[in-house]
Amino acid sequence: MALVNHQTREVTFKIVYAGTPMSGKTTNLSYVHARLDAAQRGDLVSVATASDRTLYFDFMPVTSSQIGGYTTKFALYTVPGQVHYNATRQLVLRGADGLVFVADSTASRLEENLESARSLMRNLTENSTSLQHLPLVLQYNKRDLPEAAPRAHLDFLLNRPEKPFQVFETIAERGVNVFACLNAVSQLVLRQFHETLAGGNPTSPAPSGTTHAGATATIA
Ligand SMILES: Nc1nc2c(ncn2[C@@H]2O[C@H](COP(=O)(O)OP(=O)(O)O)[C@@H](O)[C@H]2O)c(=O)[nH]1
Ligand SMILES: [Mg+2]
Repeated sequence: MALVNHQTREVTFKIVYAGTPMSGKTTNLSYVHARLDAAQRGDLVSVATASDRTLYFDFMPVTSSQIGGYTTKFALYTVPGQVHYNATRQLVLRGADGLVFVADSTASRLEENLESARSLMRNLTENSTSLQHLPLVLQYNKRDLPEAAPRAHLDFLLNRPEKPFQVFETIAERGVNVFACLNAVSQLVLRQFHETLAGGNPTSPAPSGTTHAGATATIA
């Protein structure tokens, strides 16, 4: 649920990166953090174990454009993939305005991606959220690996709804398509917000699109 603060004239949207453990969720946020200048983003707060696996979640605020006199902010989160942190996962997912599902392209991990996608659906259902109203983009990460499964194979497993999701083939470690993916989900989130507002409150901002500076690809 977008947070609109009329006092500070800010709108904050929550974008959650989900997906199987070690698929590259934290790497996405680290790259965005490294590429944006400090004025545009807050600290990347990671609660991780010594072995560098996200225990609870990562969080980073990103300030985007001014739209209709309002500052648009995106709070980026990752959820822990490990099964035993399901309660945390559900909590982080609550109130999400948009999702990025990060799949690991490694051929031997396809079943794990599928299980993670199923678990995401269960969590959304338990949160009384449906993907019909929640923008989602798919990210096929680690495309650099020689053992990466063909895109068609990943599509077959993960992208067969009536209206397929937008897909980004990424190499998060090198930042390839990381911003393109973030921009796409941000745009979907803004469009959804705009549609919800349509005919509504005239004092609320009317977003038309956004870009994140430092992007390798931007949306007009
Ligand atoms: N080869 C390759 N490795 C990646 C890529 N993105 C992330 N990784 C590696 O995958 C591992 C897990 O990444 P991490 O972001 O911690 O995964 P998370 O558990 O989903 O947050 C790390 O060793 C990353 O360096 C990529 O595009 N290609
Ligand atoms: Mg992580």
